[in-house]
Amino acid sequence: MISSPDARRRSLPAAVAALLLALAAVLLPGVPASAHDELVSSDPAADATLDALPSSLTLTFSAEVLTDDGATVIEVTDAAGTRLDEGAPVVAGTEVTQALNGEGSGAVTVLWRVVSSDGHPIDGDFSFSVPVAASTPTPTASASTSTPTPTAVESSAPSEAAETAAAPAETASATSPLPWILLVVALVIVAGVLVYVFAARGRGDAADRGSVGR
Ligand SMILES: [Cu+2]
Repeated sequence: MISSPDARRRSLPAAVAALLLALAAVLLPGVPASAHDELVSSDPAADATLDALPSSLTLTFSAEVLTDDGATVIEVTDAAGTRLDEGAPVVAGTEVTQALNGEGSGAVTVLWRVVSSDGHPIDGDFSFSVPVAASTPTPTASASTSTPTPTAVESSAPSEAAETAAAPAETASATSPLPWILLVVALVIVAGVLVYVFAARGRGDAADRGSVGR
């Protein structure tokens, strides 16, 4: 099939077409994306840590977003899912402002959707954090302080047991060197006796050889 010249001639345009399609797939998605507006900045900024929930939220886009009814949606919720946005968002040129209300605590999530100046809807989300409400930390703080206490008692109990267990081991190791010293002393004595005996024999041999040879 591949060796046939006709097949090669037919497959060449197909290969070129496939190559062009692949190039188009790589290059073309960038074209409409660059035409979309983008969220340039926000106030509060993404991942910001604030002292308190601000009274409003402002999003700044790269171009004027459309002001059609329902085109702009902003949902602001806290960690518990409580809605913090109040009233409709206000679009003014490239800026969208959303009034906030409530006592948001912890992570605050902002979901936004606007219609880009080219008519395409774009959306995104980000979050910032505000201090956790005063009523919430009390049970978590008492729970965290009460939890380590039993673990501290549990951890001290095995260490005491380990110390008492280690004490007999130390006395055992303290008494054990004495038999070893006695054994070494006995070996030294035996060795000394053997050396004396062999030395005496050697002297005897030398004396014999000396009397004969020299
Ligand atoms: Cu677009």
